Amino acid sequence: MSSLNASDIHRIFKKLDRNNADSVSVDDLQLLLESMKLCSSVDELECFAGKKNINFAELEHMCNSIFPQEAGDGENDLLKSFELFDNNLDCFISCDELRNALSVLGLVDEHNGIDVDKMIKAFDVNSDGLLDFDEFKKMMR
Ligand SMILES: [Ca+2]
Ligand SMILES: [Ca+2]
Repeated sequence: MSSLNASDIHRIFKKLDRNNADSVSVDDLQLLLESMKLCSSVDELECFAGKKNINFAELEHMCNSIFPQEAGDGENDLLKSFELFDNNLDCFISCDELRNALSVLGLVDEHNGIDVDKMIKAFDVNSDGLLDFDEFKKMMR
């Protein structure tokens, strides 16, 4: 789960492509990235994508540049993911933050029944109901 694979990206693409046009608009993408605190302006994205709408292959390419796949400094990558999940920057991930991050990625919704509370409990070593970075690392492994 520490990096996105093609099927994750495909799920994200489908989620963004609400009218099944096989392309997503830069505006939609911007909303997604903004909710993940990744990329800011539509202009910036448009510049990056080179146009208003992008197709799946282009999204995949973008995701791969946003979420680098190369191995190496795994700890650093994990820390970046941790910061994405940790919305209020208190260095802990709460149930709500985890649920929010997973649903932004299209990995969880009301239907597929991933129990975020259970997920947290499974890795919450000190039972404070929150995941700190060490606990988060265990979850991502
Ligand atoms: Ca937090
Ligand atoms: Ca904890």
